This record gives sequence, structure tokens and C-alpha cells, in this order.
Amino acid sequence: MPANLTPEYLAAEARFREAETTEDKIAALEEMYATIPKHKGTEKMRADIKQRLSKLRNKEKQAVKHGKKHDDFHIVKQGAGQIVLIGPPNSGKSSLLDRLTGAEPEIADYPYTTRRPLPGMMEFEDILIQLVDAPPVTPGFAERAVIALARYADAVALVLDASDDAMLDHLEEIKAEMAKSRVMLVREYAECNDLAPGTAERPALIVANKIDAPNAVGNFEVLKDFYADEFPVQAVSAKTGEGLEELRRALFNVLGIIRVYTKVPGKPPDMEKPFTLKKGSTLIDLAAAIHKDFVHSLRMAKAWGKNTLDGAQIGRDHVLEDGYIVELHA
Ligand SMILES: Nc1nc2c(ncn2[C@@H]2O[C@H](COP(=O)(O)OP(=O)(O)OP(=O)(O)O)[C@@H](O)[C@H]2O)c(=O)[nH]1
Ligand SMILES: [Mg+2]
Repeated sequence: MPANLTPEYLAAEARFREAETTEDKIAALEEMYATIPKHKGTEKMRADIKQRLSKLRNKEKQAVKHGKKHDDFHIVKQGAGQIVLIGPPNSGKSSLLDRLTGAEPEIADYPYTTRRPLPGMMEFEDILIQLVDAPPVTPGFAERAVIALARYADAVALVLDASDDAMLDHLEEIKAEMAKSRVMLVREYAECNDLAPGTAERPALIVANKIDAPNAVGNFEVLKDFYADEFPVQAVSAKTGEGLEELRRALFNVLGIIRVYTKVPGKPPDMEKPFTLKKGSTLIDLAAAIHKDFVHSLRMAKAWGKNTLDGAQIGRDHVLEDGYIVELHA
């Protein structure tokens, strides 16, 4: 077996082995493909994953065509990352999707309005982040497919109704429902090796919505006291717009990604389309994201940070930071 398989990859592979439905198998294979290190040693494995994916996708297509299956719970990833909105009924998940993206979900003053996931693209500065509105989660009534959305997504936003005095109970119930399906919510994705097979860790943040409503501020203070060490918490109102700008940034932060701008020698940097990479990525990861051949042909690179470097030469293992401009010499 080639070296350097990441814990993320191994977890996805374990999920693939356990997957019962074609849908779950596809999701696991997609994740395997996304997380497998891209170097010569894994070439054959990557080809194999691709082949299995295309077979399963064909099978899925046939099933849909013959009316056997309605696969509208699978949301294809787009943008710099996918974040699913999970919460109890009526907490304002659809309202937030409506305020933050161009999508037009159904919003109503009664629970279980949302029956199917709906994606929308949220602008954050110069990138787009995909948000997915989901049906609600209630104890004992969490559709497996909703939890599967969280497993497949890059991060989870737990949307709670801050005006509801039972907000903290709901939070614990949702965590428990997810844990039953072995989706663990964490503050930041950590590369740990000791995850049991089939267990996924997803970074999460808590969104306390309806902060405009009676009792909400008091409840939010209690929430912060109990949970601020465990997760980032953000108070918002989908109704008045309060906190939404801060929420955009918090959603970007929970993805654990950085933006890097590239520059051709002698030309101004391309500030329009940053590359998005996982936090902790190095110069060589950037080269691989640009083109696989670059990994070998890269001779030298210079970087400009926000308040650092100023065009200094950086090595292949240099850890990049959000906002870096990198000039690559092949
Ligand atoms: N006061 C106030 N009401 C809100 C806010 N956000 C949403 N609402 C109201 O809360 C109700 C539920 O909103 P939805 O967005 O449909 O909630 P949901 O979480 O998608 O509900 P389900 O799809 O049933 O799970 C609607 O009447 C909204 O107008 C807010 O920030 N403040
Ligand atoms: Mg809804």
C-alpha cells in the first residue's frame, strides 16, 4: 500500500466498506477521491476509484431513469466548501439560506416545512461557499439521510432558535442523534489517527438565530457560557440581518481553508480567483492544485504575506497562510 494515506482518506474508505446504498457508496468514493494524496504512488488507486465511481453513477442513473430511485438528497459540491444547516424544526435554517444565498427556499411558521435539502451559494469576499438547507432533526426522528448530508459536507452549522428556552436541550439532542450515526462534531478538524472505522469528524459552529426575539439575548448568554469553548458561537437574526456579516466570516473560518493568489513572474497577481486550500497546506500542495506536473517542475517561489515576507523566497514545505500571493517559477 502506498504511504501517506491521510486519516480522512482511511475514514472515507472505511465508510465505503460499510456503505449499504449506492448513494452512500458514491459519497464515500467521492470523498476518497478528494482526500487521497495526489502523487505517483497513488495513481493506480485513483484510477480505480474513478472507475468504481463511474460504474456506480451509471447504476444510479439507470435506477433514477427507471423510476426506482429519487436521489434528491445528494447535493453535488460546489465552491470552496459545503456547509450543511442542521437544526430543530422552525429554527430558521431556510430563512438563513434565503438571506445568505440566492436560493429561494420555502419558509413557514410551522415545523417540517423543509422536506428536501436545497443548496445555495454564499458570497464571502472573493469566494463562494455552498450552504445546504436541510430538513429538521428531532430526537428519534432524524432521517438518516439528513445525518448523511452532514457526513458528506465539509462542515456543519447548527442552527438554533435562541428565543426557545429549550435551545440547549435541542443542541444536545442533535449532537446525540449525530453521534448515533457516528458523525462527531468538533471545533476544528484535527488530523487524528484513532478514529474508529466509519466515524467522521466534522467541524461545526453554533448559529443562535432569532436574536431579535424576546428572551433570545439571555438564552444566548447561557449558550455562550456553556459552549463557547467547544464550538464557535454566533448570534444572528435572519429577520433583521443582525450578525449576518459576522456569520459569513464564521462560516468561512469553520471550513478551515485559506485563499492563495498566484502570480506569473513579471505580471501582476491574479487577485480575482484565489486557490482555496486546507489550512496547513504547503507550497507543494499549491503547486499540485495548479497542475500535477508543477510538483516536479517547480524550481523556485516567492511569496508576499499580509504583513510578512514581502517577496522572500519560500521553500517547498513552507506553510501558506490566508491571503498569500505566490509567484511560481517553473
Ligand atoms: N423573529 C424571527 N423569526 C424568524 C427568524 N428567522 C426565521 N424566523 C421565522 O421562523 C419561522 C421558521 O422559519 P424557517 O426558516 O422556515 O425555519 P426552518 O428551520 O427552515 O424550519 P423547518 O424547515 O420546518 O425545519 C418562520 O416563521 C420565519 O419567518 C429570525 O431571525 N427572527
Ligand atoms: Mg426549512
